[in-house]
Amino acid sequence: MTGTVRCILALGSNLGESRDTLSLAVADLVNSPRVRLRGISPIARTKPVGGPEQPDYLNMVIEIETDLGPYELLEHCQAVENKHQRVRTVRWGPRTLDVDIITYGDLVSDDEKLTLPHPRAAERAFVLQPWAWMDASATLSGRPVVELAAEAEDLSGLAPFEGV
Ligand code: PH2
Ligand code: MG
Ligand code: MG
Repeated sequence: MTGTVRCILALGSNLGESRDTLSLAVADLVNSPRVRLRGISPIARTKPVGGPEQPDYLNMVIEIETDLGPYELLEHCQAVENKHQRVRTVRWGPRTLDVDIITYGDLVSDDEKLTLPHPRAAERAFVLQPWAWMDASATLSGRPVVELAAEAEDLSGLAPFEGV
């Protein structure tokens, strides 16, 4: 691969066999000659943020290196969501799999189809804490992810996932 970019992807699941879905989704995401896995976080169990009454989530992040463009990467992530029977009904509702692009290199974009960095990532412990566990020196928009995680309102609803 030439001209590669490092990206953070966040994965979440709160329907079906979430633990298995996350493992399979990571494998699917990196099962491309154009994507390399560079980091993988522990899994967190998290209280749902927003949306209707719904089960707790399992959340994690991965770091990849890719030569896919941002929209190609978005399509790749959506194809993996679709493979895992993601059905889009209620906004912020329960889902078998959500894969969000949190950062794409240093790209800043306010395109409504793909806002980068992810517009709500800086205040969501369910993204920031797994990321901080994976990479204690990570920054987001110039601020340490460790600090952002400590300030996030949903941090109290998060715990390391110890298995079922
Ligand atoms: N995703 C959402 C909305 N709320 N809450 C938790 N705990 N984890 C998520 O992944 C999540 C959420 C929208 O994508
Ligand atoms: Mg999401
Ligand atoms: Mg999403």
